[in-house]
Amino acid sequence: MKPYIMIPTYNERENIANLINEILNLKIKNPHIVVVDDSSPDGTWKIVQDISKKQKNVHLLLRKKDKGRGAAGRDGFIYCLKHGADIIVEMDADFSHNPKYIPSMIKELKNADLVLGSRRLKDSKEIGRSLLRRFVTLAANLYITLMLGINVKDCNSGFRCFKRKVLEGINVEKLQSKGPAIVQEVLFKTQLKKFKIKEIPITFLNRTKGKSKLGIPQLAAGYFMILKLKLLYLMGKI
Ligand SMILES: Nc1nc2c(ncn2[C@@H]2O[C@H](COP(=O)(O)OP(=O)(O)O)[C@@H](O)[C@H]2O)c(=O)[nH]1
Ligand SMILES: [Mg+2]
Repeated sequence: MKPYIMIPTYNERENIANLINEILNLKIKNPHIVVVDDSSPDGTWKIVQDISKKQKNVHLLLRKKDKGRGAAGRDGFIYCLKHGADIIVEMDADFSHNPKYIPSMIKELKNADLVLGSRRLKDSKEIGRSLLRRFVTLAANLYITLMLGINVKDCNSGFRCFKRKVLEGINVEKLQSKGPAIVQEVLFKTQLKKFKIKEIPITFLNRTKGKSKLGIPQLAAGYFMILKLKLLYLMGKI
């Protein structure tokens, strides 16, 4: 087994060292961590660089151009495939996605090709998010489900565990979203390729350190990207 945990970061100085530590303390065989940082002005990349000098299974992918959550995720996936990962976990750096779920997500790959940490199952919980933010997520979820017909309850979850063949099958080099809509693009393409997707309940905790990068411009661009994906699909281009 060669699992890679891929974490995109932008200004996560207060979270990243603790998160890496927690992941390394999990009971996972042969874990690798790759942090994909877009030259964060707060020096997140420097912290990761220092850790990677001592921990050979911690890697920094420092990006200088084409910045954004989407392009970072794409490059992170390419990196994992290139280095021989057979399992790829994608998660946020802000502790919204508790690393304690990673071992059970990996185990669940026995029954699915993609396992997704979901906020919308009976045993799921969401803690610390404002009513407005929850409404925004719910509305986005409804829009995405209607537009793309994704058969998943939580289309916005960026906490996911993939078998290698899924990322190979959806052709990650061709991912188009520059921003956070990459989460839905990957899910849409995974469903189109008929890979088996399984949701497991998680307790999602709003970040307590650092700031969210999802503002109104990113949200609007995300809605537009979903529309673009739908049109590309209708034109037979994906
Ligand atoms: N490399 C990179 N990572 C990003 C970028 N924007 C957000 N992220 C990371 O993507 C993850 C999700 O972003 P976050 O701000 O928590 O969004 P939210 O959970 O929707 O509020 C976090 O780990 C961020 O640090 C970006 O432009 N580049
Ligand atoms: Mg977050």
